[in-house]
Amino acid sequence: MATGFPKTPQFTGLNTPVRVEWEARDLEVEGEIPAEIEGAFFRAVPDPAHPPLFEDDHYLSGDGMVSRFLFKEGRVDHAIKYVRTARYEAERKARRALFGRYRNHYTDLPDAKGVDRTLANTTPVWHAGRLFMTKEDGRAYEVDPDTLETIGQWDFHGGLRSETMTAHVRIDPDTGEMFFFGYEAGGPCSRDVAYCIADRNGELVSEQWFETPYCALMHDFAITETHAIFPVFPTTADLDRLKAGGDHWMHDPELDSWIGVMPRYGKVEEMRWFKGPKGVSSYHFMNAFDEGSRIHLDFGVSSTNAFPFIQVTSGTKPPMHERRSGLFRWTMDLSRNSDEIEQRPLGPPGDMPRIPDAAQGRPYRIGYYCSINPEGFPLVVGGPVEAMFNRLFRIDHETGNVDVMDLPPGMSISEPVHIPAAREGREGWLMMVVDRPVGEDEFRSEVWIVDAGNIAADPVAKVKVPVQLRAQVHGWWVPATELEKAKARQETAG
Ligand code: V55
Ligand code: FE
Repeated sequence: MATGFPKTPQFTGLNTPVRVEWEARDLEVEGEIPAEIEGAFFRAVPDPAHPPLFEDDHYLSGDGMVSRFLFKEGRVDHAIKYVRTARYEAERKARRALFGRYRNHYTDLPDAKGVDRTLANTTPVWHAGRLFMTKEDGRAYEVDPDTLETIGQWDFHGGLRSETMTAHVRIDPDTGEMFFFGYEAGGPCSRDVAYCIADRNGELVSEQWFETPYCALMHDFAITETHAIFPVFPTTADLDRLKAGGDHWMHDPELDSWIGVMPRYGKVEEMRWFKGPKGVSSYHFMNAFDEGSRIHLDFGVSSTNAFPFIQVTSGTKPPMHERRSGLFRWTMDLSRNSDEIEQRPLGPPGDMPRIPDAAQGRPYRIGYYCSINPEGFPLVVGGPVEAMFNRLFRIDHETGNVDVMDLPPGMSISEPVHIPAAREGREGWLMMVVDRPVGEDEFRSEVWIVDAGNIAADPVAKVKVPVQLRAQVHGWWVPATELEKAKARQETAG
């Protein structure tokens, strides 16, 4: 048994386990927080409570922590707490890791048997006045947005059949419906995908299952005003490999990629599969929208899976000069009797795309995403890729113009959230955690607030965080009005 955390990039740098639940009020602020910024910046942070059973374990297996920066009347409070998943509780009781490799229950210790394995570590999702901590290998956990205490695992009042739920839901800004899916819905390595809709009150109103061409890592999906879009890239799972104690994922450069498109209120039998290039990979979609019979899907495409541990297992770590990536627009034309996808480049490579919530599934002009400035080396070690972003882009699809925010060398950024402006015609704000190394595996963190329309300018405010934070995955902004509504409803109910 390992006696400590591995000294690998998955557990050092900004991936150094922190494991501390804490709270501090009235954090120090440099600059001025815009008065309209009132609400909560929730973040999901994987942070292993115990040293892993396997030396080659990685970031995606960290126990989920929910982190909240609460902005009220110019004051900022922070708190971070473990999500009390069944797995966290079982290991806490045992005072050691009981669960084995990432998404391989065959490698668990006997005491883990029958205990739900999911970690609630990927995205905090706010819908219908509830906060959920999600991870794609299981069901979400509901967390109290006020106390950050775990309420329990969420199955839509017993309605959800899928064993899993994505960490990347899509909420329609007009109808308030939450569109989501779960892959491996029928169990590990199954080709079953559940496509679901929850109405604006959070009630599950639709769940339909379909099969993908092969079992793929489906991290994200997209909606337009009329369609739902399901990407299948060839990072695949195999039950025999799991049984042999192997890794859940391998990337297969020889397999085709597929994009499934169906009417978003239609039947899964109406799905049309469009064929993409072999071997490509992507994690996140910036946006999708309709133009007549054409469906546009904007996202960062890369020539192989970006995660080093998947590259190593697959033996597909390509030489630097063969790697190809960038922001692309893929277009599927439903009026044509062809499975071809038209591809055109939009912008430089990057990931963690964000758009204003109001633009979800609509024709849109502005997107933001993180990237790497080669002049900012050495990169901070952190996240699943073992390299943190150090640059932010703002792309204007109308002009093709790309604005850049570069961080001083050695510093890194995590994915921002977008906060709409109170005044019409303004682009709003971006809020993100920025880290600066101050020693070996030691960091100082700040929360930066940046004018979304002018990202090259200095941040309008920097909030100083008095302790070290582990690298986050995704975040979610919840306006104060939403938090208050949810609290009032909770008080009436309780
Ligand atoms: C991702 C993150 C995960 C996961 C699978 O960022 C994919 C992509 C934090 O957990 O389990
Ligand atoms: Fe993600």
